[in-house]
Amino acid sequence: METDNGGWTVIQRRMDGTVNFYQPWKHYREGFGNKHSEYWLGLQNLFLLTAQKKYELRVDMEDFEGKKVFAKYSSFFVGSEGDGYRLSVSGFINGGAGDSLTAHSGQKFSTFDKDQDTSSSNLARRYLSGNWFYNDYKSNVNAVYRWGADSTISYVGIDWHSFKGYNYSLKKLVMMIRPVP
Ligand SMILES: [Ca+2]
Repeated sequence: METDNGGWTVIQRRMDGTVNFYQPWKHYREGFGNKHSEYWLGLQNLFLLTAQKKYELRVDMEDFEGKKVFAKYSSFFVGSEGDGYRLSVSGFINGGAGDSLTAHSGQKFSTFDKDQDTSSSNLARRYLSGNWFYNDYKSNVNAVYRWGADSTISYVGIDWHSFKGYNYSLKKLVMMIRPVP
């Protein structure tokens, strides 16, 4: 079945924990994983794609109880490496997930070996991911995969705060983009 009339390019996918997403800058820049399973397209590719056309973004997610929701954004682009692969996202449309990404708009991307967040500490290292951190996060889509929903663990795992809070790591999360006509 096609999502939302199709035409989407998957740029990130979490589904079973087979790929370690705690990766250095070079890997986040170039991409890693397997296009058909867990996957990160790469920041340079995101920059090149979104510099050519206007894109929208859709984030699909699923919890361990089988509930499926999404968040959609009518505008999404990523800046150049010289600008730290800065995120620009706007035009939130609610598919039940709530908005946990607009807060990250305007931020540079950070990895444990390239701290570009606005916190005095290194949030990619603290939260074990790569992300467009500010001095905090609302979503941490590239965090450690946890097989199951253990509500006693906070700030560790694939979080989308407006859907499940900071104590719940999602079962599945997919980010995809599509050119806007
Ligand atoms: Ca910092």
